[in-house]
Amino acid sequence: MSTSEQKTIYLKDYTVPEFLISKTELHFDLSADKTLVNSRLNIYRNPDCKKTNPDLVLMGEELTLIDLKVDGERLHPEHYTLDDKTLTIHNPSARFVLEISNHINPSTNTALSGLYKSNTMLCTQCEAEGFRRITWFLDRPDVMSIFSVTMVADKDEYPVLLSNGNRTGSPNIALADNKHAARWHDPFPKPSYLFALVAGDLACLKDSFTTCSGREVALEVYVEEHDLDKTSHAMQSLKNAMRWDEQAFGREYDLDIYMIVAVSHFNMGAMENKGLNIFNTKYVLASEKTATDADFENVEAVIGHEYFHNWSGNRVTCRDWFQLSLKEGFTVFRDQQFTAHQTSEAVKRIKDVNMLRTHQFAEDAGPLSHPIRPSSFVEINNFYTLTIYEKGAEVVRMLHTLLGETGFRKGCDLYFERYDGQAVTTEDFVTALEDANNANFEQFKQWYSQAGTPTVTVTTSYNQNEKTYTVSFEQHNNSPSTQADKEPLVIPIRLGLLDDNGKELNLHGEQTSTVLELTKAEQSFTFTDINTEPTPSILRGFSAPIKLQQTLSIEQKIHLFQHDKDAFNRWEAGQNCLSYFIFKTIDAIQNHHKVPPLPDELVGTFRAILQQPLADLAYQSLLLSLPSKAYLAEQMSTIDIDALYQAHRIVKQTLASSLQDLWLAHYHANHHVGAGTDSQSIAQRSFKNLCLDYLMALETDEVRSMCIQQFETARNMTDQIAALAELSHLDTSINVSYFDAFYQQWKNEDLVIDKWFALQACSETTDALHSVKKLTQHPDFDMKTPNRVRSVIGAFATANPLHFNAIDGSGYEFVADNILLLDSINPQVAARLANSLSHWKKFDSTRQQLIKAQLSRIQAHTPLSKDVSEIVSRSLTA
Ligand code: B3K
Ligand code: ZN
Repeated sequence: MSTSEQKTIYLKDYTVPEFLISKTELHFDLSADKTLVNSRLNIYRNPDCKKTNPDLVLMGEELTLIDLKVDGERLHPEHYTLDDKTLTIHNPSARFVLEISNHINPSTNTALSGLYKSNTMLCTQCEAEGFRRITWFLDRPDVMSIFSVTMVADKDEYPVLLSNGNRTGSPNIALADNKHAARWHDPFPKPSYLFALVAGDLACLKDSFTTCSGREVALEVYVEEHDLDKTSHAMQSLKNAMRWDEQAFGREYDLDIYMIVAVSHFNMGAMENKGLNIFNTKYVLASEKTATDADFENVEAVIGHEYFHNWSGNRVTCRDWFQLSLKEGFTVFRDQQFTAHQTSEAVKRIKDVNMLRTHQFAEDAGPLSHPIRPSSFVEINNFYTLTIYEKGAEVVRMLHTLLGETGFRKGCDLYFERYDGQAVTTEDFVTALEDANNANFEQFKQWYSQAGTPTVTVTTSYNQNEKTYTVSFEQHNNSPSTQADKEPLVIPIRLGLLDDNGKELNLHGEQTSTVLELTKAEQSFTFTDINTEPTPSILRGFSAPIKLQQTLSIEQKIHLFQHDKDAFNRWEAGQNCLSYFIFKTIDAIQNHHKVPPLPDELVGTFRAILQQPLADLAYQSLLLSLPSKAYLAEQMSTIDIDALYQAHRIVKQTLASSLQDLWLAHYHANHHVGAGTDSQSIAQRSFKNLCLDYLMALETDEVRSMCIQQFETARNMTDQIAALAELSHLDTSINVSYFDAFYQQWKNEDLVIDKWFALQACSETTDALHSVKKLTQHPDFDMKTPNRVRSVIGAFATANPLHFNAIDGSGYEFVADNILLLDSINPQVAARLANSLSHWKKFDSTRQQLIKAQLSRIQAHTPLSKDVSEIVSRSLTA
């Protein structure tokens, strides 16, 4: 399809559905090549709809129609029209029963949307518009229906038959031809995107949970038999999430059973289908041997996220897909709070902000920028973005900051109570928070419609005579060209002031931290009784998703790095110091000047932090980490990738050599081969592996041997992979034997082999692209498995900027070739990959031309999915 044929959908065109479906009865006769779907829908005209279109238009794709009946009578062909996207029933009555029979083919469904085959099981993915690939339906989130499902399948091939809700009737009824049947009923009305079914030969871990009101809920985690030993962490995570949501948000689970199924073929992380979550194996399976500490944390976070959707998404859902951030932003905020509670608040906040600023800020500064409530789209699957999720969560966080914990909770309670069972808008969410608190968020709502990352410039002045200290702000919205007339936003700025000894000043009474509410383009705040000029600590906890510009001296930054009581800002001050010197080094490299030395005071602060281990060792590791190259790149107007790598390395080597003895001592003190999965062991591992990373920058034989020894003796994946990651950048002739050994050890564990592929795809060695091309020919590489595609091509395009941006254009060409190959298999994953070519404006003109040439080549290709077509054309036109 060419760009001109793309149909754009606009928020402003939203109208309520003309028909509604009160009851949906589905009958599946399942088989991998030919599944028969019979649906019986109770349909009626929506009394709230003013439109007078006499026809009912149902959505359906890739379906083979067998039979169609209205109120029990077969429909004659002149009473309906069928095309490749719709089934139109002409002039039906105001209330009727529609029966549809159709066939689908799960095994040819490589798009992994609708009903598809993953290894030997059958499963579904319906969000956003996959249900229409199962049968014809009003496949839009504001049509909510009560679903009953009957599944019939071969007993041996598919002994486990699951769908949403509670089981009804006797479990798996035996039928003729070695078949059996299962029935499910979901009492909660839901949109079709939350429908799910799974059929397969699966092993199950069972447990139960008693809710706060004393109801017993069966918990079941389904996996392929050989993975059963990796499910206990997922189960524990689910129980933690259920308890936390009761305590933090007063949300109790509602069905008798909660199921999670892990599948190997999945387009994203997981899916919150009512009562039957379907997960990418990556976010369920975890054992110490095969999963890193980060994997363990991610499993808990994603299990929490999908569980929290039961209220923020399922009980209260979205009116239309423009409201996606209503459920996603809010649920990400909820999962962030959960992880902070389970782990370390400071560490969680730093990791989230790091991700937001590195990747979401980049998205918001490029051609794919959009507000958290977009006003138009071509393919909704392209809008499951960092902006909708992560910036969406930041917007909810600001509301939380402005209302405080109690006010926010009151607002959420009202939201859930008022809209339970409904499909609503982001506006409704904000209104509930306003009504519960007597607040006015009229101006705040701009955050939902404005794209771009605002910049806030700060200046300060101290009046010695008056003993006053004034902090002045100016906000600018750097949003993309399409949106003129920017109004000032409401920006909560958390602030504290430090005296010369690093002590916090009292600002209002006993408070040492305060939230200033910026509402104007320019605004000043004056503090009184300030006896000496303080050092300001601004935007504590990263209280708003903005770029802060302030001119602190290096001494002030170091002062904050040493003393700030706000854990986020203390870390931020250190990062600012380091970024400042890395940028100075880049400048020196570009202008062939002498590289500036790191000031003794900064090295001294590092030394002091290293000498005094903090209680939170995981936080300490972050304090001592360098800003990532990707984060630094986001801040450069034109990315000079080679200078960036060089400068980063120089600063790392300086810190490594100046503090060599300490890194080494801490490495040994914290390296315990047999350590467990308790939080202290996890923190020690992150600290120890940071030490190893600095030490490896010294490029000595001793350190290399130490790293090899860690690799060879590791008894957990965190240590093994950390060592292999270090070795991956050494010459291929050196590292090949370690990669071979790793492969032999783990060749039967798909998720570990994904790591093996990804590390090679991210290697800095000169022949990296050649190796990556070879990896795509490896017998274990498979274009139909998204995890594999992401671990090779995705990792190369997003995490190997050095080789992806090679000046001969070979990296871009390789990725474009694979986008085209993948497009005919799985458009959603192909479109994700195409995002990597959208940042061309950040590069020099040679690279700009090279990237644009690849984008144009993709755009000109026929056929091309609307998924990829939309990304490529938006990238080129901006
Ligand atoms: N809601 C799903 C994402 C669906 C993506 C569809 N392309 C997972 C989540 O955010 O919880
Ligand atoms: Zn979600």
